[in-house]
Amino acid sequence: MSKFNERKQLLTERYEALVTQKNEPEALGNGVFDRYVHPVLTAAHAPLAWKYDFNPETNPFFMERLGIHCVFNPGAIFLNGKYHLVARVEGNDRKSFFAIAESGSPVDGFRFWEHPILLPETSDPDVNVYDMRLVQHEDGWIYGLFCTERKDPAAPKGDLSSAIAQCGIVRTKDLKQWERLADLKTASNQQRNVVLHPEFVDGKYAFYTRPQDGFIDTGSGGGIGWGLSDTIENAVVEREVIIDERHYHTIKEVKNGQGPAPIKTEKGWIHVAHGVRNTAAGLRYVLYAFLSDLQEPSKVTHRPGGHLLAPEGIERVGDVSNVAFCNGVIALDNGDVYIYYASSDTRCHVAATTVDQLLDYCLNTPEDPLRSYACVEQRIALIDRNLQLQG
Ligand code: M1P
Repeated sequence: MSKFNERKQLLTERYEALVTQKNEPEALGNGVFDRYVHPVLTAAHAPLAWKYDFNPETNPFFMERLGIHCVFNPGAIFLNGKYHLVARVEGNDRKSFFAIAESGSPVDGFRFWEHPILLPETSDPDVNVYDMRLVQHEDGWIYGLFCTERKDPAAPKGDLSSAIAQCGIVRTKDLKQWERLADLKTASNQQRNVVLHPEFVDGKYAFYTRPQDGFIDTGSGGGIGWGLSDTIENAVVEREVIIDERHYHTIKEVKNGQGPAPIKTEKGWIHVAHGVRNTAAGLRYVLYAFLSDLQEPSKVTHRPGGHLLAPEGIERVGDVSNVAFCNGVIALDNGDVYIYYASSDTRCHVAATTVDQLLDYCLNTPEDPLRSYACVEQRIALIDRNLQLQG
């Protein structure tokens, strides 16, 4: 058999084994959610046709021509009875793009559609696009809000890293035809992690934002912001208020950002977000949760202390290590919730939970008391209650 045929056959077999691999929850879990053992999407889930030239004349070694480096930070939506992930796919050339993977199961069997999304550009083309948040809005459209990045025109000569990040907006009815709208306008130099609230608020489109001064540093900005816009076609948030602030010596001391659109429940809106702190080994990203008022979604009512989910084991290692990031959840009508999160900017995972569990977590996990002494008092109170129960 030729090198070409041998490699093509072996790689096809390996690919099929990967995409048909069954997933299973880890034993016991923590009572809040069940992590699944295998990632749901990785770079190896990218179809061979995306990477290899299938012509033996022009590719006798069956060599990768356009490599895929990682697949992470997926938006998520349940549509037409199928689970859809709009993943951030990064080629070996460092450019990210979006591609849809679909499965009949929430935890395994995800296969990419034949083609990635050719996202329409604005008159000022994006250099890089990533982290789409999908929202089924009550106006009837599915919106995808994502980060669009372009070189900072004010960067000094020779600075080829500084960028301006802003919020791009597309909409669709079927995940196939995408209409590009104008980028969101706010007063902030930089916007990442912008999310559309699924319902109108005071008759307007409502956005969770993350204003910051620099591309990486929040500067005087930061925190999860909130603002309203009259229209979505040319969305402008004139007044931005911070609804979830950063705080010294917490899991969100450096920065934080709204994850996916919040989940509506009888007791309020459940939010999954990410918090970032600094360490000697660099930034560490974890997920946290909070609850906001059902009628006034910008009013946070419960702030469970600490992280909801932190990167563990192999999740801690990757292209950007020590990162857990989430911009996609699926909440089903029966109360089941699937949290799709990525680890270390490399691969996508799923953790299963329910609205009841997340509500219990938000309503009954004490807030971070912000000082070691007060944390010990909090823990002693728990121990003493338990000792009393044990008699
Ligand atoms: O590398 C970690 C994450 O960094 C950014 O998140 P934030 O804006 O909160 O710093 C994003 O680029 C995200 O995609 C990435 O996972």
